[in-house]
Amino acid sequence: MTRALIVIDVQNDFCPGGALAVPEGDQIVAGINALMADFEAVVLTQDWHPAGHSSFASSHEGKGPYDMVEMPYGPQVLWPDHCVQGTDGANFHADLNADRADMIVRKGYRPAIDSYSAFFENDQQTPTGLEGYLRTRGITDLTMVGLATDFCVNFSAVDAAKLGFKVDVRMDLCRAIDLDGSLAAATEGMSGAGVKLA
Ligand code: VGL
Ligand code: ZN
Repeated sequence: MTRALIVIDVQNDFCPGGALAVPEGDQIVAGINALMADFEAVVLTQDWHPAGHSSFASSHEGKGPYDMVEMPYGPQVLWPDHCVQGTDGANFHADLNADRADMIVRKGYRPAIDSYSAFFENDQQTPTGLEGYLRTRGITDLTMVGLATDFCVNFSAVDAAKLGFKVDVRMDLCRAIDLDGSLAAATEGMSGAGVKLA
C-alpha cells in the first residue's frame, strides 16, 4: 500500500480576503503541513482559470454569483471571478508547504468547462491525468484535505472512490462554502460513494 495526501485548492482566493473566500479557509494550513510528513507522496491541486472563464458570473449577461446556468455538460453554479491564471489569488496560501509537493495538478483551464474534481472535469469525462500519475506510482490509498469540502474536495473524493482508490477525507482539515445545503449533500454523497469521513 502506498499512500498519497491530496491537498485540494489551498489558494489565496479561497481564503479570507480572497475572491471566493471560504470561511476559515486559512485555518487548515498548519494542520495540512503537519500531516504531509505521514505520506509517501503529496499532490497539490490548483484551480487555474483563464480570464473570462465560463464558470464566472461576469461571463454571463444578467447573471450574478451563485446563480445557476445550464452548460452543455449539465447545471453549473456561477462564481465570482477567482483563481485567474497568474494572479495572486491563484497562488497557494503563503504558509502552505508547497515545496513538499511531488506533483501539482492544475484544473479548470479550459474556457468552456469547469473542473471541481482533481480527476475529471465537470463533464465527468475529460481526465486531468491524475489517475494515471497515481497508478503509475503504485499509489492505492488517498487522504484528501483542503477547499472547499462541498465542491472540489467532494467531487475529487467521489471520483477517486469510483476509480477504486481507498479514500479518506479529513473533515477537520477541510472547510466548506455551504450554498443551499451543499455541505450536507456532499457529506451524504461522499459516504454513499464509500469515502471514509474522518
Ligand atoms: C471551487 C468553486 C469554484 C473549489 C473551485 O475549490 O471548491 N469551488 N472553483
Ligand atoms: Zn474555480
